[in-house]
Amino acid sequence: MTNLNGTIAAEPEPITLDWSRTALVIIDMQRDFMEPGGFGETLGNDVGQLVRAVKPIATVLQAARAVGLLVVHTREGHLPDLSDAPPAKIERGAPRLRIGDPGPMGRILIRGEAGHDIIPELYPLDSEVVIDKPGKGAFYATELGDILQKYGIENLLVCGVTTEVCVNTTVREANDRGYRCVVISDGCASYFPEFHEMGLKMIKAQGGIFGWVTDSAAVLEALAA
Ligand code: C5J
Repeated sequence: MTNLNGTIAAEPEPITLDWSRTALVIIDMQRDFMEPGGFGETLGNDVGQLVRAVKPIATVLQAARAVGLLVVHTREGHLPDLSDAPPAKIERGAPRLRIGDPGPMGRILIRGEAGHDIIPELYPLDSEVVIDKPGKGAFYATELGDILQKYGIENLLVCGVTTEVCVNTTVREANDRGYRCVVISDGCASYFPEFHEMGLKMIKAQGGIFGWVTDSAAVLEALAA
């Protein structure tokens, strides 16, 4: 990386980042959320709503790899014996299949099963960080904080699914830990388009109470500069 700083057009205002202290964090782009027969669909959701985020993430991922940003992928899921899955999470609602039940892509939301894996279009390189998380936030009960500290990361470019659940929870956790979070709007999606819109508004309101919101084109432009 030659030019270490880049300014991204964002709301509520542009933000200048030191790329050497910036990581791209891609939240839960797993088959369990993105494909029919996975966790998301068993909850009654239309997984087709999430497809729109794939291409913008892929373009940012390619650019981030080209300039050498730290790339972090997260996966929500549980150990096969469910010891890290609270009964309050497993028993909730009336899904068609519950966490741990056998489904068409293996046991629902269980580590190591096909459904738990990241979709092929965004598959991590061996050199990239993959964080397995039992919760919605990527910091809770994971090594993410230690890894970011080890790499000297201060800024997070955040995208993934779903906007109002795991993306928002992670951004809130990160904000409280002092990270500048820049959320890539078209690189996020929700089963509920209105929650996506409000989820982004909640981040950038009040002078950016949780962070900044940009889009993939603005990130590409800043990285290219
Ligand atoms: C959900 C997530 N929606 N990755 N998880 O349960 O947002």
